[in-house]
Amino acid sequence: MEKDRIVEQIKDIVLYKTGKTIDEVSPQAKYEASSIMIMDDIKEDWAKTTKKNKDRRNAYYFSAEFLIGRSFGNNILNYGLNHEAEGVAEELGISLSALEEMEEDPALGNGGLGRLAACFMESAATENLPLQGYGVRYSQGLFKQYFNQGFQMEEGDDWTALGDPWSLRKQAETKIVNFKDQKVLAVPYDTPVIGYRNKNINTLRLWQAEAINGFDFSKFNNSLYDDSMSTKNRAEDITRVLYPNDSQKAGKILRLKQQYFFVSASIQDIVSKYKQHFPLDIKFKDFSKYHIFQLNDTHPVMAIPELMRLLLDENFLSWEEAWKITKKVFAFTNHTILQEAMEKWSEDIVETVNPRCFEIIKEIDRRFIAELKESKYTNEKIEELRIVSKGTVRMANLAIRTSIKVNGVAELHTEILKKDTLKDWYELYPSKFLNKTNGITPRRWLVYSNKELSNYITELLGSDDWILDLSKLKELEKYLDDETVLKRINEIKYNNKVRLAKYIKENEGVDIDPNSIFDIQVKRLHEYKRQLLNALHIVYLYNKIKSNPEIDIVPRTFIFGGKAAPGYFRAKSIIKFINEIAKLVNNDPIVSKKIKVVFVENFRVSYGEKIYPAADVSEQISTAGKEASGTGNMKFMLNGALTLGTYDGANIEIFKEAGEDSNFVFGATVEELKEIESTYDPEQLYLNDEVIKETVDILKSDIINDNGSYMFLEIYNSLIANKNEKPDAYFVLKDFHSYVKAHEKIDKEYRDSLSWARKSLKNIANAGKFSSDRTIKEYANEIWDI
Ligand code: Z15
Repeated sequence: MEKDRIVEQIKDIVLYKTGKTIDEVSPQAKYEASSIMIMDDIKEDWAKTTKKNKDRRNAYYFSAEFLIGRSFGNNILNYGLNHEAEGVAEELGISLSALEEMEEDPALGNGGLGRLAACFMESAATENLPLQGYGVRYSQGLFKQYFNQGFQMEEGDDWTALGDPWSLRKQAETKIVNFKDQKVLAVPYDTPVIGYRNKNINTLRLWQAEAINGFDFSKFNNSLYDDSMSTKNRAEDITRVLYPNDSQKAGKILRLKQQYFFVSASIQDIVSKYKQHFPLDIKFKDFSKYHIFQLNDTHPVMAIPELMRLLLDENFLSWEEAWKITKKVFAFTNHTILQEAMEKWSEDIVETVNPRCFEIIKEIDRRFIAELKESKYTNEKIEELRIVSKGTVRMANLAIRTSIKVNGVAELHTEILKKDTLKDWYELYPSKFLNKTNGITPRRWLVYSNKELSNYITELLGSDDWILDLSKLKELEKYLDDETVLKRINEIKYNNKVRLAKYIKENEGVDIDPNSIFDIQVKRLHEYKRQLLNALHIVYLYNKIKSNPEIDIVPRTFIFGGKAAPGYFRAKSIIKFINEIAKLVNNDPIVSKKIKVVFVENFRVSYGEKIYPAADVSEQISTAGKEASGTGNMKFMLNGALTLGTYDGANIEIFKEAGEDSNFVFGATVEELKEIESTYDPEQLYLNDEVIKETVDILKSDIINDNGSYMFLEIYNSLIANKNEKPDAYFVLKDFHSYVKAHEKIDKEYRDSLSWARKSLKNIANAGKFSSDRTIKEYANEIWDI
C-alpha cells in the first residue's frame, strides 16, 4: 500500500539522519524526514522536466524576491499525496497540521511583488510552461515582527537554522561574480516548483554568495585573525539579508551589489548552458530563439549590461551583434507609480559595483540619444527619456529602452503608466506597452488553505476541474438563490472563523467572537494603503458607542496584520496607534461588547493562509491610483469575503467581475483626486467638520499614550499641519465620510445573512479571472512566446 511505503521510507530517513527510531525523535525530525521523503519521491519527475525543457524556448523570471511560503503542505497537495498524508502522519505519531507547523516560512520577499513571483512559478509549472526562477538566497529573510508596548520590534529571520529540506545545493554549477573591489562565488540552490498533478516540475534557482578562499591561512598563521575572516564575511555579506522595503528603494551600495550578484550569476549560468548545448553557434545567432528574461521591476535590470558584457568581452561579438540579441530577450514589469520606489543609482555607485557594466550603460545611453536626435526629438524630451542623467542611472529607463514589452499589473495601473508616469515612453514605443492583470494561485489560496470550501465547491460542481480552470467557478451562480447552499456557505465561513479565533487566542492572547463580522486588513504598512483611515474609523465608532452605549450595531472584529519597514517611522507610528486603539477598545467593558481590535504579530504567508478564509470583509482602501494592483484583494475574494474598497488597482476589476452591489465601493476616484489635488486643504476640513475633528483629536488627547515617542503628534501633523510636506497627502480625511457610510452599509447588509451569503457566493463565482494561471498564460502567449 502507498501509505505503508511512505511510512517505511520516512522511518528509514529518520534512522539514517538521527540514528533513532520514529518514536524517539522530535516533531521537527519527523517533519524533516517527511520532506526529504517527498524530495526523494519527486526526483525523477524533476529531472525529466529539466531535461525536456533543455531543448525548448524557456522564459526566465528574474526577481530579487520570491516569497514562496511553506512548501510542505503545498507540495503534498500538488504532487497528489494529500489522500495519504493524514494517515501517514498518524503512523508517525503526530498530526498533519503539527508537522506543517514545524516548517519555517521562507520569507525571501517583502510583500506583493515577491508573492506574485511565487504564484507565477506555481502556475507556470501547473500549465506546463518552461519558466525558470532566478533570485537570491538570503541568509536572513524578512525580519520577524513582535510588539513591545505596542511598538513594532524586529528580530532576525535565520530561516535555515534547522536546515532547508526543499533545496539542493548545486556546488558544481558555481559561478564567479566580479565586482570592482571583490570577487565572490555564487553557489546555486535549486528548489522544485511542483505543478498541480501533472508531474511537471520546474526549478527556482537561488544564488548564495560565498568567499573564493573562505579562510586565509597565511593571514591566520600570522595571527591576523580578523583579516583572515574579513574576506569570507565580506563575500557572505552580499546575500546576508533581504532589504525590508516594500515599494521603497533602498539606495545602498550593498543592495545594488545584491542585484548585480544574482543577475550576473544567472546570465553566466544561462549563457554557459547555451554554449554547451549549441557549441557551434559562436555568434549566438539562435540565442534569442531560446531565451526570454522577465525583469520583475527594476531590481534585476543590471542583467541588461551584464548580458552585453558577456557577449562583447567574453564572446567577442561586435556591439551591433550583441545589442541586436539583447534587444530581443528582455521584457519588463512595472509594479508601482510611486516615485519613492523608482530606482535611480548615482553614477559612482554603479561604477563601484562594476565599472565595465557602467561603461556599457553609458554607451547604450549615448547611442539612444543619437537615435532620438536623428528622429528630431527635442532636448527636453530627450532629457526625460535618457538613461544616464544628472549623475544618476535610471533603471526603469534602461529597462524600457531595451525591452520588447513593458507591462503594468492591473488595467488602471497600465492606463496611468501610459497616460502619465511613462507618457513619453508610450509615445515613443506604443506597441511595447500592455497590461497583465495580476493573479494568485488557487491551489495555495483556496484548495490548500480553505479545504472545507474547496470540497464543497467540488461537491456542487460535481467535479474538481475548476482547480485547473478557475473560470468554471462561474457555474456556481446557479446556486445564488439556493437557500441550502447559501446556508452552507455561511456555515463554512463560520467554521473558518472559529479556527482563526482559536489561533488568534493562542498566538495573540485575544478573545474574539466568531459571530462578529471579521473585518480584515492585512498587508504591508504604508501610508498609501491607509491603515490610518481604518484606524480612525474605529476611533469614530468608539466615540459613538461611548456617547450611546445602547447603539444597535452588529458586533465587529477589526483584524490587522502587516510589517512596517524598520526605517519607516510613520508606518511604525500607525502600528503603535492601532495597538493603542486596540487596548482602549478591548479593555472597555461596554465598547468591547460591540467591537474588538487585534493587530496580529508577524503577518506572513502562513498566517495569511489562516486569515483569508475567515474574512467577511476585505479592506482594500488605498488612495485611488496608488496601489498598482494588490493581490491580497484577490485572496479574500476567492474565499468569499466582500470587498470594502476604493476604485484602485485590481479592485476595479473585482467590482467589475462580481458586481458593485456585491461589494462596498467608496472614496474619490483618480480623476476626482487629480481635480482637487492643488486646492485640497485638510486643515479646513478638520476645522469645519466636527466629526472629523473629534475623531482626529484623539491623537492629541491623553486617552491614548504613545509613551513619550511623539509618534501620535507626528501622525496628527502629517494630516493637518505639516510644514515640510503636503498635509494628508493620501486623502484620508477627504475619504473619511464616504468610508464611514460604506461601513454603515456593511452593518445594515450583514443582518440579512442569506443576502450576505449570496454576495459572498457571487464573489467566489466570479473570481476566476484572478487565477495566476490566466495571468501566466497571457505572459506566455503575448510576451514570452513559449
Ligand atoms: C511591491 O510589493 C509592489 C510594488 C513595488 O514596486 C515593490 Cl518595490 C514592491 C507591489 C504593489 O505595491 C502591488 O500593488 C502589486 O499587487 C504587487 O507589487 C504585485 O504586482
